[in-house]
Amino acid sequence: MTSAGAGVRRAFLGLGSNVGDRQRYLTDAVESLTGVVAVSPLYETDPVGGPDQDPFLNVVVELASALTPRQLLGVAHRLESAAGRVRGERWGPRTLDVDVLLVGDLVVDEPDLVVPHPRMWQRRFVLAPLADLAPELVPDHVLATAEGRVSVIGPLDMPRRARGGRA
Ligand code: GSY
Repeated sequence: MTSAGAGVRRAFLGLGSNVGDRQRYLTDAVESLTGVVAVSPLYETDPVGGPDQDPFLNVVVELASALTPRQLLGVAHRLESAAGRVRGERWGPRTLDVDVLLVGDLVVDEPDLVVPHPRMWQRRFVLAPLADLAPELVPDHVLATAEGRVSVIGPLDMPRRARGGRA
């Protein structure tokens, strides 16, 4: 696939984990994605919302994708299932969370899917890695006023396949 293909959009997914081998869950998920253009640095982040819980690791992934937002939501759910995620308490601890953040300039407002992601502009764990990949999408003042502490760990380790991935 090339990013110039018909119907191909610039899409961004946010991935987070705060249970078990957090980095492995993120790495496996990114490796199984199609059309990866770039992966942000890995961040360790304070939990935002929900109960008292352990810190998260977060990344944002940029895709060149012809999938619709709903198809990307299906991909997100499949990745979460593959990580053995059990849907428990809302905003509680999870092996893997995959959010559809942006899909080109498409806007979706349905009961189970809102794109752009409705809470992304308040969350530093989303905005900091998104700004690493696409600074033009994240105004400085929005990043500065977002919630939650984040710190960069370094690159996400992806030993089995070169970053950039298959299309
Ligand atoms: O919406 C993603 C799951 N999530 C996270 C997360 O990924 N990172 C941090 N730092 N806090 C979070 N709260 C929720 S819910």
